[in-house]
Amino acid sequence: IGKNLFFNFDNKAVTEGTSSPGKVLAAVVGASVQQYKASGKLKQLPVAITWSEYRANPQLLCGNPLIDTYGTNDPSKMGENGSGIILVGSEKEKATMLISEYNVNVYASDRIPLNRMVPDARFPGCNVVPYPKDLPSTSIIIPFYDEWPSILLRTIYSIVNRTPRQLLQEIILVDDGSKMPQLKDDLDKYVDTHFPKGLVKIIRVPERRGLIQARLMGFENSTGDVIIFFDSHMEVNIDWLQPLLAEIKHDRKTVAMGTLDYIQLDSMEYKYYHDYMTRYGFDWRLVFFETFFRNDQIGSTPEATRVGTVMVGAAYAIDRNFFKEMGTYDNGMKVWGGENLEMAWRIWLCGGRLVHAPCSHIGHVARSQPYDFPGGRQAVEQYNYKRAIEVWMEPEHKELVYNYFPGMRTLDAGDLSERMRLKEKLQCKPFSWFINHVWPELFVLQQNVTAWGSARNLHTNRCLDNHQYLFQAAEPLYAETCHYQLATQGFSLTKDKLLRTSLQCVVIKSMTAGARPKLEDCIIGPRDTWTHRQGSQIVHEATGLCLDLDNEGPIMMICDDQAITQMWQFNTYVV
Ligand code: UD2
Ligand code: MN
Repeated sequence: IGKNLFFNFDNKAVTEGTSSPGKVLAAVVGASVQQYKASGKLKQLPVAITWSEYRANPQLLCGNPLIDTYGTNDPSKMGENGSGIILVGSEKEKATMLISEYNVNVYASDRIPLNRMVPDARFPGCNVVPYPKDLPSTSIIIPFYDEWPSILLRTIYSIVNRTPRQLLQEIILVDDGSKMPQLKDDLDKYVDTHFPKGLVKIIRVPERRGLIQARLMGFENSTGDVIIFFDSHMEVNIDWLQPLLAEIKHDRKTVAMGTLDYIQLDSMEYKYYHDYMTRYGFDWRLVFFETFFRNDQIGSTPEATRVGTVMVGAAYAIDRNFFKEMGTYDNGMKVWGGENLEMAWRIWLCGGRLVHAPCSHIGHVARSQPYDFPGGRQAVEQYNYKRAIEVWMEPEHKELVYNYFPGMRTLDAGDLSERMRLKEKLQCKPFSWFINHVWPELFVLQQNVTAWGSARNLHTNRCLDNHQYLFQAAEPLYAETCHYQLATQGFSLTKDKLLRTSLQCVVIKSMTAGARPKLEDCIIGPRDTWTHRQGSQIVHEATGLCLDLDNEGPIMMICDDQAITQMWQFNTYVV
C-alpha cells in the first residue's frame, strides 16, 4: 500500500489517466486512511485564525501567536493536528467548483488555521538523534506564481513556528509575476504585521519568468550559509531543518533532501507513512517516479541517512558556495520542469552527493497542473529536457530519449555553450558513470546485449509490451500490435542472458507449461536466463520451455520447432 505512487511530469501519460497524482494517491492509500481514522487522530484543534476570518476583520487578528515548538517533541503537548476538512452539502459543491479552478481545495484551506500543528511524521527514533549545536544559518527561498494566499501563508507559518530561530536567516518569497490581486498589498501588509521584523522578505518579479529564474533571483538576494528552495504549498514537520544541516556540516558537498509527506489536495489533510521511505527514479521517457530503496541502501536503523538517486525539485538543502561552484541552475530553462533531474545528475557527476534525510519531514500539496504554461506544457518541458540531455547524456542515452520524443531531435534548445564550459571546468564524469553507480536499475537497452529493439512474434505481428510499467512486483508481460516504440516495446537479450526492458526482467513464477511470464524488478536477485537465435525460439533455460503466444498473450509452452507462434525476431542483433 502506498508504495507505487508516482508523479508524472509527462503530459501525455497524465491525460491518459495513468497517474494524475491526486487520483493515484487517493486510490492507493485507501487502507491506510482507514487505519489512520481508527486511531482516533482525526480531531481538529481549535487554534488561531483562518484566512477568511482575517479578510473579514484584519483588526481582530493581529495578535496571532507564534508558537515556538522547538524542543517540545511530546505529541500530547502539541496536540493532534494536520487533519483534513470534510465538507458536505452546499459547501461541498462550492469547494468542488473551486477545486476544478485551482486544482486544490482552497475552500478547505481557508477554513484551516494558518498556523496549524501537523502530526509528528518521523520515525520514532528521530526524537533522540543528536544534532551538532553550531549548524549553519539557512535562507529559505519560496518562488510562487498565483498561489492561493492561505496556502502560501500556512507554508510561512509552518517554517516560522517549527524552525529554531537561530538557524533561520530569512524566508525569501519571490512573487513570479502573480496575477492574483490578493498577493500584492494584502500580502505585504500581512507579512509586515504578523511575522518578526525582517524575517520574511518579498521580492517581486515584474513579469513572470518561471520558477528556475525566480529561484535564482531569490538566491541572489539571500545571505544564509545554506539555501533551501521550497514550493509555495508546503508545511514543515517537527525539527525538520536540523537533519538537513547536519549532513551539510558533515560534508559541504552533500546535498540533503527532506522526506516529502502528502498534503491532500481535496481535504488538506497532512498524510505520512511511518513504514517506508520513498526513493526517486526516472526512465528513458524522463518520467519521474517514486520507487523503493534497495536493501544495500538502507542503514542499520530507519533514521540512518540514505543515498539518493535523483531529487524532487524542492525541499533540499545545499551549501551556498557549493551551489555557486556547481553552476546554480541552468538559467536558460523556462517556466517549470526538468531542472530537478539536471540538478541531480550534475551533483552526482561533478563531485557532490545526494542523500535522503529520513528525519526531516516536509508536507507538500501535489497538484496536477495549477497554472498555465506560456508556450504550452509539453513544449516547455521538452525544451528544458533537451537542454539537460544535450549537456549530460552520451549518444546511446539520448537515442533512447529521442526514440520516445522524436520531435526533440530537431528542437532548438538555445545556447548551451556556457553549460558545456561548466561541465568541462568541473571535470564532470560521463553519464554512464551515473547509470552504473547511482541508478543501475535503469538499463541502457543497446548495451552489452546480443539482441535488442522490439521482439516481434513472427506469426502475429505482435510485439512484447510492458504496458508502460515502471517498478512493480511481478506484473504480466503483454504482447501488442508492434509499434516499435522502445518505451513500451523496448526489449533486450543481454550478454548474461536476461530478457529485459529498461527497468524490468522477464521471469516465470511457475515452472510448468501454461505459465504466464511476468515482468519484475531486475535488481532484487538472480533472474531467469533465456537463450535465443535470430528469428527462432526464446528458450527459458531452467525449464527448457519456449516463449509462445496465444490470444491472451505470452505463455510458456513445450518447445516445438514447427510452431510459428514460438518464433521471435528482435529489430537488431549484435554479433
Ligand atoms: C516539482 C517540484 C518543483 C519543481 C517542479 C519541476 C516538488 C515538491 N516540487 O513540481 O519544486 O522542481 O517539479 O520544475 O518536488 N512557480 C513559479 N513560477 C512559475 C511556475 C511555478 O514561481 O512559472 C512556483 C510555484 O508557485 C511553486 C513552485 O514554483 O511554488 C513549484 O511549482 P509546482 O508546485 O507547480 O511544482 P510541482 O510540485 O508540480
Ligand atoms: Mn509543488
